Amino acid sequence: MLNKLAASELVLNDDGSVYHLNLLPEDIADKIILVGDPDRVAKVSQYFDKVEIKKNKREFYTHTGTLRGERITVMSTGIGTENIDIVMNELDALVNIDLKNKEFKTEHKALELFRMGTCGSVNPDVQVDNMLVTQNVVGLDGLMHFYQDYSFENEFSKNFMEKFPYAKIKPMLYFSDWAEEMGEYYKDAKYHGNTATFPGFYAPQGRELRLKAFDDKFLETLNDLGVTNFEMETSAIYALSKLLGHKAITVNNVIANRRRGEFSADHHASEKNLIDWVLDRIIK
Ligand code: R1P
Ligand code: URA
Repeated sequence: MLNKLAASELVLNDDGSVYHLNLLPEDIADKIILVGDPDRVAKVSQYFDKVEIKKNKREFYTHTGTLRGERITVMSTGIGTENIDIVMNELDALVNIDLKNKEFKTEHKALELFRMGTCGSVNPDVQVDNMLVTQNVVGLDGLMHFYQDYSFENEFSKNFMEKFPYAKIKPMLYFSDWAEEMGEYYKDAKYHGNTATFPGFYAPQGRELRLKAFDDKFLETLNDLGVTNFEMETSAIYALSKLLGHKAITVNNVIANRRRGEFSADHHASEKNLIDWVLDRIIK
């Protein structure tokens, strides 16, 4: 790769901000909360002492300010790993590429990324309205196949790979537990588990409205393979963080227990609880 990036590779807006996130390097803190839902951004930043920056483009809303004196950013990613591809690469560009000269910086900066999301559980004993920290993640989306050096293995991933019975679900990738250091923030979470990230909410997560999913034993099989919960972003956040040298941790509020057919009785209260819980732990 050339050291100087072409205009077509690192695309910038007229004001020099990165193309999709619409942000300049000074617009973000080193600690960044990533949420899926754009409406969740203001629900988080309302607790900041002060919000200095509010910017948005498409589904990417960003608020940066201070909380208990520390600078912090909250940003929405929208849904899915294809959005995470954009978020991770553009966040990394903001800190590790000189946007004016379009050259890589010689000193690397590591961001701390905290996904604060919602998920469904496939383990019948995992109760709704509780926090679940992702220890390992398996990606059943296709994103990381397009990157070199994407493969990280550990015991969980090897076991999953060996025993996963669905040859027709390709591509599928597995990532090791990267979350050890960042897990320190969330030691007292009710659950620590293995998350599966899917490229859809309905059949990919075994849901059937008018269309049938490919296997009605899918949830049981995932549980037997050691998967605790699923959602739609964490595989890409963990994998791209690892490749780009950032630190990431996901905590999801369990809003659905799929094996028991239960959904949170008040997911708004549950979301507020999630926000309080995370902010208390990541900024002391
Ligand atoms: C699906 O409803 C969305 O909710 C979950 C999934 O990962 C997906 O993005 O996370 P968020 O609540 O963070 O959006
Ligand atoms: N988010 C998901 O992706 N799945 C669920 O079941 C709940 C939240």
